Amino acid sequence: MEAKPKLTPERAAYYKKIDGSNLAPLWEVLGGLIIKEPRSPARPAHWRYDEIRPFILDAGRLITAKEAERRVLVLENPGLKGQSKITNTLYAGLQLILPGEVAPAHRHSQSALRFIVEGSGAFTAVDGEKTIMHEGDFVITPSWTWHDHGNDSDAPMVWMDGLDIPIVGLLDAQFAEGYPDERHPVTRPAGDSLARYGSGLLPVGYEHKAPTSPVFNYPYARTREALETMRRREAWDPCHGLKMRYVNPVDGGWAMPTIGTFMQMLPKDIHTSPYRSTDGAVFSVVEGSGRTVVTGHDGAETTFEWRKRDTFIVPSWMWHRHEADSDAVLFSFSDRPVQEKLGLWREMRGNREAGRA
Ligand code: 1HN
Repeated sequence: MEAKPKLTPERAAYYKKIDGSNLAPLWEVLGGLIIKEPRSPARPAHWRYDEIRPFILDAGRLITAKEAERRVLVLENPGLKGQSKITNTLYAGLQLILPGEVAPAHRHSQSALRFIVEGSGAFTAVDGEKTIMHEGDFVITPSWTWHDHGNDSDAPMVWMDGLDIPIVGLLDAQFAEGYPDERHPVTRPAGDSLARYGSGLLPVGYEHKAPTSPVFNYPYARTREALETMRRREAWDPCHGLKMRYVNPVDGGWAMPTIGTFMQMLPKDIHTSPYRSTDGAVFSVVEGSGRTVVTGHDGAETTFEWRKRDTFIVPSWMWHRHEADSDAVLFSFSDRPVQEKLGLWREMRGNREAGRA
């Protein structure tokens, strides 16, 4: 876009005059509105779990899950402080639930995912079905479904929440309500959805109208086994290692309409090729250790030395590459389904110079 036009006294007076009629000159702002390529205000960021775990447990002494409604530390992107955003389009936080606690039932238009970071045995109940959660499980709370969480185990549980709050907010399309009781009644046996829809079978005549997968817990045990079996062919993608996306078994589409979710394996000693895409991604380290090098829009490189349970983010359109010191497994999520539906999603592979040519 061209440089901004000169501000003459005559123009300034004119801008002032039309401002009274709620009008503004496009030519003064066009260069900032239509830019050549994405320049996300989000910054690369890394949360080391061993550093923040004590803060999460502190919260457990300060406030109950019931009083907080959801006892969560928001993962705030340092470029988007105070906005409850981890990327420009997504929210993420780490939620703590202690033994014996209940996070009361409510529902909202925003879709949520849980990715279990530490502990096993707490449950989430979604529209009358309970699922016990284990480390590495990916659990969905679809838009407008009643959900409550509880911990009947004897250890604290921490999971990452990912929600499409900024997307729904942008559209001014949000509703929320509390359930009159602490817990929504359980009406279906545990494991029913996974058996019914997630076993490579579907009930005959089943018609699924909701935009979210009817499977709401994708257990890590199954995901891990799939990755372990596939890796034997050693068909690694140069940019991603072995990267799979979670699907809705009804139509093969994304598991959630607004958030794309992925699990990838990086074999020991891999150095991936640089990659960038228009969907900024949130990563949670499930296994292993390594590093991710992110190149900012200003050309500055940031290196994240990550290990199990860490969270880090790579903003939209920033080149990045991964290295693994041991076999590593990374969960990630982004707004890719939204971008794909709108025809906006783009990616670039290869080296930085070639990418720029
Ligand atoms: C929510 O409903 C949960 O249900 C967690 O666990 C985090 C952040 C903002 C709005 C709703 C939950 C949330 C949330």
